Amino acid sequence: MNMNEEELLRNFEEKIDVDQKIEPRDWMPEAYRKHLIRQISQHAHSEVIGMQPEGNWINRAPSLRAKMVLLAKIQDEAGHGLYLYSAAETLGISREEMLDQLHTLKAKYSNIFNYPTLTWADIGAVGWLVDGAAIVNQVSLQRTSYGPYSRGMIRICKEESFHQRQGYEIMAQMAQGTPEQKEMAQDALNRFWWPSMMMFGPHDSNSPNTGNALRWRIKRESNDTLRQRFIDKTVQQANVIGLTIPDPDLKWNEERGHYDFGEINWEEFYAVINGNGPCNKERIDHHKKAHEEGRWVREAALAYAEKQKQETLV
Ligand code: BYC
Repeated sequence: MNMNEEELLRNFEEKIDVDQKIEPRDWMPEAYRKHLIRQISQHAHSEVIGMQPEGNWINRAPSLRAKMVLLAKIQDEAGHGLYLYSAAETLGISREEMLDQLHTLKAKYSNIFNYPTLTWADIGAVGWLVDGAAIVNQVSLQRTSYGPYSRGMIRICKEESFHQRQGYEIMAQMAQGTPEQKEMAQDALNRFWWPSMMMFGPHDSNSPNTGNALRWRIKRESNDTLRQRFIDKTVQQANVIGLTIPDPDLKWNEERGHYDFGEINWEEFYAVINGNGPCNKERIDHHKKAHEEGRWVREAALAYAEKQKQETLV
């Protein structure tokens, strides 16, 4: 490292230490840039792949209102994906490269979207638990050190609260409905609880990326801290609507001021994030097919933009 680079690095670290945002044209260490590209692109893929389990229920929503709300939510998720892809592009990677990494399984996306949505209650569970977990994580990321990511998170969090509410409303209604409806809500909670806990990633002691992420203030809090916050919030919400969290070890710990909870099945987590979950293949195949079928739209949009450019030059 020459003198100049040492100075640049010092300058970068000073900015991080005083919580000044790093912007696309600022100097940054290569490892910081790569770390951000990995995290932001995986976050974007999660938003877009996350549209699939919900899309499965648009045609079967139980009322016109439910259908409109679900459509709006899924549309928001496409928008979140776009903000995040744009934020990653400011770091010098193209959209094509990111999609190629997704299609060749080099890039991950959230474990949670590799589970099927079998009943309407699952749409409730996704909104309540999955968006609930996402909010806890994303509120923290609003203070991330990279400017475009932080600003994207602020916009996304505003919409995410509505998503969580729509899911909780479905669960509350079903929990107060017929015994069959209540059973369906409980079954959805049983199946989505543990995968939602896994969304926060491995334990801190087993999380290779956390060290740099916290040092560079990309992540502001650790995986375990955020998971605990989510559990403490969600247990109370389950109590209010009369559903039971499927964890026999769940217990309020007066001394810690938090809930104690059972061990997560990490074998299942690693199988799912490494491509062997119940729906991994289906999700990627569907994305590839949609991407291929949309090729003509991208080409037409580019041709039109090119034509507009030529016309303004004349
Ligand atoms: N799923 O060192 P670690 C949404 C990977 S979507 C899959 O702790 P890190 C929504 C991790 O990538 C919201 N993989 O990593 C959309 C790493 O592998 P690589 C999604 C996971 O990055 C539609 C390895 O395990 N939110 O709200 O420090 C409908 C070791 O982990 C997972 C985000 O993406 C996982 N759950 O921490 C409804 C938030 N966990 O990359 C809702 C942004 C870990 O080295 N991301 N891995 O090959 C983050 O905050 C962090 O990346 C994580 C993981 C907390 C997820």
